[in-house]
Amino acid sequence: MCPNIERPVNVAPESISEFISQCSTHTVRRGKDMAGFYIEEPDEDSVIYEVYELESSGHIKLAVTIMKQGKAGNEYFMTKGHYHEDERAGEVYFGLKGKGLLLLQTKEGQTDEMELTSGAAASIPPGWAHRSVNIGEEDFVFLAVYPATAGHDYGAIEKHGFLKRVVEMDGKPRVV
Ligand code: S6P
Ligand code: ZN
Repeated sequence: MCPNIERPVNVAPESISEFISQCSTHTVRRGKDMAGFYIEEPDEDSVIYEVYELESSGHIKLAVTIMKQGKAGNEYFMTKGHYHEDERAGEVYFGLKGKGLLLLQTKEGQTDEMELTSGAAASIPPGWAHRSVNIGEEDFVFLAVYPATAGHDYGAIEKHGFLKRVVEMDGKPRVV
């Protein structure tokens, strides 16, 4: 449980371990937790990504995601991806380490993608599903800031997947 009085927290590339050592929810996604997400299933026990969420009684939540570098077949390691349950909830990602690609799509079939590297931010408007992909040579780490009421809706993605995938072709990431 969190203490009653929350403390301010600094999140920087060099202080990630400090952030994750604070009052947090810790989720580990391994290959076996991602059945059906990749065309070729990843190794069951391999850690794909970890999420550390800072509990808060306020309106804003913070979470750090640490994505491992690796591939399942020719697909780069990625998160499950989700819509927010609250359709009015947007989100901002801040790149802390490594290099990622953010895949975005709406229920109407619009798609977008953007790179996220250390020191950059990306805005996810309300109504856009979002999935992160590690396309770099090391861990990809980012901070997510979102309304505490956002919630995760994984159902549509679990059923239909994302319209685009990120695969390695000729040694480089390609969105297909
Ligand atoms: C929460 C935010 C992130 C993700 C995390 C894991 O709104 O977008 O903290 O939860 O990157 O992704 P996913 O799709 O497995 O929740
Ligand atoms: Zn989100």
